[in-house]
Amino acid sequence: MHTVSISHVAQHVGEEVKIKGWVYNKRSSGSLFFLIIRDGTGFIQAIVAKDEVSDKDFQGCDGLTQESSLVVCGVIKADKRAPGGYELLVTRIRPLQIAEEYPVSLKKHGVDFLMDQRHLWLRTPRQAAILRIRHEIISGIRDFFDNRGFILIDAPILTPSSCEGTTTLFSTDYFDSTAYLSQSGQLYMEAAAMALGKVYCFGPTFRAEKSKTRRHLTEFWMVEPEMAWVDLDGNMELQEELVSHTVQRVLEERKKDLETIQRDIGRLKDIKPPFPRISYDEAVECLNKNGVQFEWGNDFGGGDETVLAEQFELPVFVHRYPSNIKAFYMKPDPVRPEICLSADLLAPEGYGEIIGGGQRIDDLETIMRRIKEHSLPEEAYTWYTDLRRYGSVPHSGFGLGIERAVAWICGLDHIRETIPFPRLMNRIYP
Ligand code: NSS
Repeated sequence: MHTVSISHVAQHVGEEVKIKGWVYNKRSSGSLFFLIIRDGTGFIQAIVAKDEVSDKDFQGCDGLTQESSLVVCGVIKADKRAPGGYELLVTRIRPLQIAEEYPVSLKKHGVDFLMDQRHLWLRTPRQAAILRIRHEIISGIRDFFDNRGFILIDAPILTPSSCEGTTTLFSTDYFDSTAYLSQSGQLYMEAAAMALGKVYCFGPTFRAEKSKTRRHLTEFWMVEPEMAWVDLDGNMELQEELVSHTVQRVLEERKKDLETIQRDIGRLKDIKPPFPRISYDEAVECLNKNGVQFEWGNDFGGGDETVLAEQFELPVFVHRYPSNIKAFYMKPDPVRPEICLSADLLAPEGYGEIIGGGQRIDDLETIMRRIKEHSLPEEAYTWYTDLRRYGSVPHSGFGLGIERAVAWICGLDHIRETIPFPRLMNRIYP
């Protein structure tokens, strides 16, 4: 007898098959047991009728608890009234392990409790659907770059220097010296872009964020393309194509999961290039026009980003920020050096910044000056400044935060549900 996954039962109507899974829910009425079984790919109702199975099998159903593991054999029947459209008429049932009383019962629980039970919480339909969508987002992003000739380059995790400011560095002993967990693979991608043209890294990044917000993790995943011979405009073009491609891919491939989490997909359907672009100057003006007192030179907070994004249906680029509030490597605007050729992409619906990027400084003198101004240790950056000594070219890149993208595409209130095992300022368990 074939073992089939629940997601494939439609192809086996009328056949006797085997399903290996867990009990999600159970009810009984006299001579019948109704089991909702899940196997990771979906849910199906299994009907155990007293007359159709052995006495031992029927009695065994009495002891089945939530999340008990089992193997069931039965005939697949199409039934429009059944959740999912199919049922299993059970012929044999073999419990593997009777689960202890399950902490994550089907009633509502508080979020702290669920976070402590994250290893079990993952089994619920909503969390499993989010993880499948996360998978689709990641595979969509990788296909996007692979199909455009980008080479995947893995950046190191243990690094001698900072990329995004020294205040959020995690440090660790490295034999007789100190190493930092990578905040971004960017600096290494710049080296790789000079070797291979168009490259990207995709990996975990770490920031000791001391703020408890719904947008910040201390460990998050980032995809970071870097391109030689590309300027700020070319960089933004690639971003709008990437984001549109990824959203459309999820809408095509994960309709059912989006339904499970009750995502209103109305606005996602329209995510197509080109995206609006406004300068930082225009953004400041826009905030002040909308009743937010905002001074030129400050960085936007979450609330400011929401107000800006609300003015548009699509994600919006904010470009040319003041150099002072951006990282040391941002290329100054040749016409107005107090601003730089950076661009952030703000997602709609209050999700804030999902991408940060820009054109990089490509001349030796400027990069040396910026390293000094930021009080960074010059020795640790010798290799990086070498890139401006040997055949420097204009180049650009960006970083897309995977969890921010998942939060937006899934419409989640908090970033903690976007990653299997979130790491937050006050949480490193489980
Ligand atoms: O700091 S960024 O804006 N930019 C960089 O790290 C560049 N070095 C990327 C590059 O050009 N290669 O972070 C990029 C994105 C940001 O837009 C968020 O989507 C995400 O990374 N991000 C985070 N996600 C979750 N939690 C935290 N703490 C976080 N910080 C940034």
